[in-house]
Amino acid sequence: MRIDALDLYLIKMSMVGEFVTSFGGVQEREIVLVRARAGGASGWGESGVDGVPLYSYEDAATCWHIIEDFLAPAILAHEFPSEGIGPAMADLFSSWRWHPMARAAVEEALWDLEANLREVSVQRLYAGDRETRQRIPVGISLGIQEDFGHLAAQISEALDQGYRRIKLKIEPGKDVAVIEKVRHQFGDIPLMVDANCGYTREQGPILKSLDPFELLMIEQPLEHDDIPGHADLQAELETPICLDESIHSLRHARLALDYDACRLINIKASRIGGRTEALAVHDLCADRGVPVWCGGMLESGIGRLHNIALASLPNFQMPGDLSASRRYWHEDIIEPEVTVGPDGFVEVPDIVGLGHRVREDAIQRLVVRSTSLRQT
Ligand code: OSB
Ligand code: MG
Repeated sequence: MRIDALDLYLIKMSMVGEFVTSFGGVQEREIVLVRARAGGASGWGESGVDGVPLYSYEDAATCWHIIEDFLAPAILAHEFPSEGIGPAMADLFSSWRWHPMARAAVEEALWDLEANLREVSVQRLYAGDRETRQRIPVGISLGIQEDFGHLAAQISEALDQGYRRIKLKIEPGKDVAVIEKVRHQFGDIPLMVDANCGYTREQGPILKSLDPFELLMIEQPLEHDDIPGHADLQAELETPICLDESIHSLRHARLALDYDACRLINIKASRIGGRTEALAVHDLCADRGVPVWCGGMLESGIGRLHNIALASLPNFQMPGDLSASRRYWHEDIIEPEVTVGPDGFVEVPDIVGLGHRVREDAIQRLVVRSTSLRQT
């Protein structure tokens, strides 16, 4: 079967509040969306890119370019099987290098398209014959704050809202003293930190001094390309290291586990180049007894729903960064919005496709650039 069209949209969404990490602050996101159309049905995907290459080398412009000039023409020329369209796309580009977020956006759209064509849920397609959960525990990720009072207020609010794990962004100078105060004020809450590559190997002793606070994990303390450095650090720390920015492929995951560079992996399909590769990382970690959890990229509802479907797989054993739409957006582009129940769980839609309506009216209001690539 042929894909009739791939529609690209660049939208700008302003966030409820600024989100600050060790690599800077974000107040407005540039989001690339893809809609795939075939056989009278359509499917939506979102790339994790932003306007600036901070977390990743990709940005909205490179994502657009890679999709428009390379992925889309090859996809439109390809004869796809009627089942397994997403994995077939991953095969089609297996010899092309990187640009995981561009690939992931298109791949998501194709999985959702197939779910709609076959009238099954995206969750069912992702899971294949694996078991799934219908409810997923959710954690919240809180940005770096200048003022401890503001941070404490955000933690209290998140706990009141039911979030089942608190992740705090840290950077050198905003770490040990902050965690000490949080433990003092909030006691034994499920707590972890994310350094977003903010530390050098020489700063290992700072991270070592977090051990007594019994954090669930330290996410990505060192540079993205320093797997051996993480192995050295993990040997010194009691606290488990979780890798995020270092893992872009099944091979990276295998390398990190072989080196004992981490005890956990944060899976973001956008960073790993799509669901096919993300599922391979999930299965590898399951085989090795290493738990994974689902990370986020401040997605709109479209990416969020894809993440929720993926996070329902069995080795996603810890709360994911899958917070409610309203945590980041005044108004989301899906209906209904994603909500987190008072017990801190999100329900996985078990109806056709993504299970929520995509609000094209809202997309039209937010769009700054669009194009439609079609069969010629
Ligand atoms: O490192 O996990 C990260 C947001 C943007 C870029 C990187 C990260 C994050 C988050 C928030 O921590 C995740 C989310 O709630 O979407
Ligand atoms: Mg992270």
